[in-house]
Amino acid sequence: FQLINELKEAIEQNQLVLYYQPKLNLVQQKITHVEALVRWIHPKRGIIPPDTFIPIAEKTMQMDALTRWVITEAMAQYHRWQAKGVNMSIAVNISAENLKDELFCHWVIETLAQHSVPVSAMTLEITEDAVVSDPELAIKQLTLLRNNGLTLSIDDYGTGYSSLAQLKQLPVDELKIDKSFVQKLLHTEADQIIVQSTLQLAHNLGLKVVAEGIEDNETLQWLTERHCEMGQGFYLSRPLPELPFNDWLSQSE
Ligand code: G
Ligand code: G
Ligand code: NA
Ligand code: MN
Repeated sequence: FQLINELKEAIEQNQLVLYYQPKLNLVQQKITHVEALVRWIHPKRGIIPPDTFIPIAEKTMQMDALTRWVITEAMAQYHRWQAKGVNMSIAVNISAENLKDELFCHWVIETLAQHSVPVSAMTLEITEDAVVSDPELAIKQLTLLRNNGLTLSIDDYGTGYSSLAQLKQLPVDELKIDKSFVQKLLHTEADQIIVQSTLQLAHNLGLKVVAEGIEDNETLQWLTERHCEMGQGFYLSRPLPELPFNDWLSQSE
């Protein structure tokens, strides 16, 4: 497949771009966080979504280079927002490969310091699967990252295979309830029960909760009333490139 050979070039030649999707703080009713989502602007094929090339990067040992590019770009974006007086904390997605790599975890900590980005300005989103394959190693790396002040988030919560016993041991700060439980929340009693119990479980374990996949105002209100800390979804905004995101942000204030 041609894309395999082209991905290395794409990373080196800056054909990748980050889109940003806001996370609304439901307590303060303010946008304090965004999730960075990578896209490949291919010279011939146009925009290639991450679902297409992340699996290729994983199979061809290119996740390290890709995630380092994403984090470096997110740090540059942090400073561009600071220069405009916008204080934004950025979440990036980390793959299972990254979490297994001790060098990578040290690189993250060092690079933030080198670029004068406070650790509080960066969240790492990790899927449950990254933890399941080697829980001991994952816990060790997560502990290192968290002891250094990074915010850690379990992404797509509820769709993976981690046990509650594991969840209890994980040194993380928040759970992101998977969008499949949120999108049709108000029309699906089972989803309401799942989300309500997850909120209780997370809060009792001292974790904050982000609900992703919010597609209407009623769902946003339902979650706010139940003390969900943050919300993300197409109802607020789709992931947008930097400039449209900045326009959206100034209009939403
Ligand atoms: O943005 P979109 O909905 O197309 O994202 C599809 C999938 O790609 C999501 O699961 C998302 O987490 C993943 N993804 C997007 N950006 C990144 C990234 O920078 N790194 C990794 N590992 N996954 C990403
Ligand atoms: O796997 P991950 O949670 O990182 O995936 C995030 C992706 O989910 C985003 O890139 C975005 O495209 C998608 N997403 C975000 N909000 C919504 C939503 O409200 N509805 C749907 N269908 N997808 C969403
Ligand atoms: Na994510
Ligand atoms: Mn998710």
